[in-house]
Amino acid sequence: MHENMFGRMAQSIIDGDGDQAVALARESISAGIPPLEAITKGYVSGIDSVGAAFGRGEAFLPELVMAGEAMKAAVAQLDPELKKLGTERKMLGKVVIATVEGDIHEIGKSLVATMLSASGFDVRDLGVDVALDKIIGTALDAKADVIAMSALLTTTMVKQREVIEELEKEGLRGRFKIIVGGAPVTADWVRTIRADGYSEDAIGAVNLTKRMMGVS
Ligand code: B1M
Repeated sequence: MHENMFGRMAQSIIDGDGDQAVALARESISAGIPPLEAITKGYVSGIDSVGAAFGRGEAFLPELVMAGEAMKAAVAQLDPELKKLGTERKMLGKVVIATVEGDIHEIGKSLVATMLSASGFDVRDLGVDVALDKIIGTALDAKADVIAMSALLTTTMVKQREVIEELEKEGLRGRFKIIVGGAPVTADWVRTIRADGYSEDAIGAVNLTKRMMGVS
């Protein structure tokens, strides 16, 4: 139904045109398009296409950066709309979320954080490139129920394992449920590092976290 709009959204990211991406986000809000649909069917197809071209050596870092910036700007416009989706006002649990050390990919992590928060979780978002000590220290201080770690690089996903190993070493593993995510994360990886679960997208992360807290 909104295919034309989704196509233009994707193209704005491919073009690295932040102004156009933001204008389309505003247009989609006025048109009543659900914000998560705009992100997943529109902008994400654009960023995936730039990412694939980069992987094939047909696009270069400046294009990746511009696409990332345009995507961030569009998601920032839609963020307040995503937050309005929250119907459950009861606090379902505390989540500390971060992109792991060495990794500065923030868009997917922030989307997961927004959706968790909109669904009734108390979310402490530590940002990107976050060291193990900070993740564990914050989770302990905040008496978090869940530690959520994002990693987009095959070279940084090992940091998810290091956090879990450190918790095990300190006898703290039982205090937290641990969920992981990001493009390279698989069910096998979750088993290998003894995390409690993973999800491929933001809605899946919300459902998983709810199940872990026994609220769904
Ligand atoms: Co980067 N990058 N990047 N990049 N980048 C990838 C990840 C890559 C696959 C591109 C490619 O080669 N095809 C590749 C990784 C290869 C690999 O490791 N196998 C790559 C590379 C190589 C790099 C650099 C090394 C490039 C360089 O410098 N030579 C560099 C690394 C920098 C660093 O982190 N140290 C780099 C840099 C960047 C930018 C800064 C330019 C930019 C990020 C901008 C920003 O975030 N502010 C960027 C971008 C934009 C991408 C791609 C194109 C898109 C990522 C994205 O935002 N997707 C990406 C290729 C791709 O994924 N198509 C790529 C949209 C977002 C909504 O999806 O993040 O997957 P995603 O999140 C999803 C799910 O994964 C899941 O839910 C989210 C919502 O649905 N999810 C979770 C994510 N976290 C979760 C946590 C959970 C649960 C679910 O629970 C805790």
